[in-house]
Amino acid sequence: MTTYQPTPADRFTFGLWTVGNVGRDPFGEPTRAAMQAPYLVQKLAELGAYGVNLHDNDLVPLGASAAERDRLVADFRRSLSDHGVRVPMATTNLFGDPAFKDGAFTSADARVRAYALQKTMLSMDLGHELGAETYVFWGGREGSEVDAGGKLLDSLGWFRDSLNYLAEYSQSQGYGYRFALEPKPNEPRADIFLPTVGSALGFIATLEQPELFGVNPEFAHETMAGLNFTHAVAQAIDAGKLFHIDLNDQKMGRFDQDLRFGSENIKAAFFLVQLLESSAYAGPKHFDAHALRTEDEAGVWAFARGCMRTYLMLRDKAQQFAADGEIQAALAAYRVEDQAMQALSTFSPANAAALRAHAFDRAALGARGPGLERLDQLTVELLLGLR
Ligand code: GCO
Ligand code: MN
Ligand code: MN
Repeated sequence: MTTYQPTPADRFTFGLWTVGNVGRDPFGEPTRAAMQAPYLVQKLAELGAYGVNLHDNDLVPLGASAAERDRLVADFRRSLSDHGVRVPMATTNLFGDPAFKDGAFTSADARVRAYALQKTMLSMDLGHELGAETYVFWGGREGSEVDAGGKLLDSLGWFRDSLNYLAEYSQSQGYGYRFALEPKPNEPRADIFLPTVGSALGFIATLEQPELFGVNPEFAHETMAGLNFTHAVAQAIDAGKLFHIDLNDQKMGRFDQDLRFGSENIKAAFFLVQLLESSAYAGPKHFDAHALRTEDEAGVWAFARGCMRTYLMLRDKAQQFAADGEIQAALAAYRVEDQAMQALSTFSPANAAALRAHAFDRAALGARGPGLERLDQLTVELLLGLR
């Protein structure tokens, strides 16, 4: 009987800002007391997590003195080593400071763009000191409410220049970071630049060193845009660009909810886990979500445990799916192999001529029922524990 108890080998991670979320929202004050970073590390280790990720200011507040920074970093590092917790990913807070209210790398103010570069370099130094190998760029303020400023093409150029610069900085320092762009359609801006996984993939191809850049897709972000997250992840995997992943849940078409993984769209979460587990993705599975604002500290740990436990249960279900004879037979029947047609589908002038001349039985092609209703019902029954 499996216990669904996570271990570090499962590579589950949380952000300091996720389990550390105090329940503030645009309409209300915090509902929970802040917890210190070393304590969060200890609790995550107890729950079986592999690592913790952070923004610079999750650990070192804006404006901290050098001595204060060193003390906070030393305390955090001691807790990481005491509890065997890794920091696989680091990122920069380029959204909280009012200086970034109209963008960081895409601000129309050259001074703000330079400040964003400086802040990111210092944050990359911190991430490297903590052992991070992946550096995430979430452009929360890179966007607009109104387009009267006329900076759309310039913004893309400024964004590109900044990413090129920071990739060179990483190399000149010997940090060896891999960079992951995290797309989001809106919130906090009305429209965020590079709103989807597809947009980010297209933009990466225009960078000076595209091989250093991939994506950090988030379940909630594609879902907010009404898109299918699993399809987006498949495209990232296909492009060799899945560098990191943010798991959570979200009701479609609503404000950014950051719900516990698998709590809302359980079937979509199943297909996602199935895809990840069958792919070569071996990076961290990061939960970028937080406990409901209603919760106290016990609720925070119930939330964190629940994210990991649901992932493990769905992984188990994916294994059952692969071992279920009836499901596998239905899957095999779904695909039609035809060697003659396959051969003609390899281009040569002769094959093209033969394929042009071939007479297809269109009525038969259109008449075939592929069995997807039955297959999907079998999946639902498996998920509900009836198989
Ligand atoms: C959000 C984003 C952020 C980023 C984080 C790391 O919707 O607020 O998902 O949580 O993931 O800033 O880059
Ligand atoms: Mn998010
Ligand atoms: Mn995220």
